[in-house]
Amino acid sequence: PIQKPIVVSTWEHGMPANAAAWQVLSQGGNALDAVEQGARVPEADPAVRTVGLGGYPDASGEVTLDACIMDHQLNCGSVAGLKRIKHPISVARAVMEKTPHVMLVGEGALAFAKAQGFVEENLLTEQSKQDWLLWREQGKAKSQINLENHDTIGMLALDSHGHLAGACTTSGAAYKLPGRVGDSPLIGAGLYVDQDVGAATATGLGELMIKTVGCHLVVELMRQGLNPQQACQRAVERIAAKIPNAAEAQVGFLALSVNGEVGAYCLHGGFNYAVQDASGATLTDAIHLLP
Ligand code: SD4
Repeated sequence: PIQKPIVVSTWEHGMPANAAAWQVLSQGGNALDAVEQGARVPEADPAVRTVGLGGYPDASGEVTLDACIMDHQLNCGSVAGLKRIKHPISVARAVMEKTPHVMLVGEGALAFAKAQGFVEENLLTEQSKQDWLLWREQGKAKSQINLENHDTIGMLALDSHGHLAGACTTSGAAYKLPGRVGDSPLIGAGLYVDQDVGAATATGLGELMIKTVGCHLVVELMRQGLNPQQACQRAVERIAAKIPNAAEAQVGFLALSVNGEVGAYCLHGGFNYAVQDASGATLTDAIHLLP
């Protein structure tokens, strides 16, 4: 039996995001609207330090956002290095629906967003600014992602019509080099949706997902017959086996099959994911390869 509708998201802040998506799904709405509405919740929440408003800035103190969205027909839209716009997921959707392109970056993405009526605002909260100043004073201790600052939201939904969609949105790795783009806005790396099979999204050190085209890999493994959890596990194992020093980072995958089956797997303990369906809302710790 197909479990639908259903929505799944990475991390605890996936719980309120799923609740917003569920408003759409439970009324027969479509998966694409659901994941956009869901992703907007942490984007607007200054307490979520890794997405949208209040996100960690880059090394120069500028908040730059990455996001993408994808539907059941391989339509997709993406923005990277977007400044001063609180809802990059909605800009990504506008790229998908209103341009012949998939991806806009930096100044071009901002100009497009403004032309579409998105309003520029400061995204660097006082808290993020203070933390950034401290990081600068302390000699730029760690510009690499660590286990505390990798809370991208990736969302996958299956609606009552049986259609899949996904969204992913982030401020990226804290204190990244200006111009750095992670996996989250890259179709195939941070998100992939194929209506024949299922969908996957990722969280963690984006460079590792880019090197393995991680979410596309998860979907292709499901196509070969693995269930979502097995597919996520195989992708994590691939990363651990092939990338030197991968164990110093965290990566996690979350997948949803076209039948509504959910699976997740991560490299180190600590990654959890939120699931919402007609039976309620849950938060689950993902199984991990290493301690
Ligand atoms: C990135 N994957 O930019 C993102 C970081 C993150 O949960 O927060 N992932 O590499």
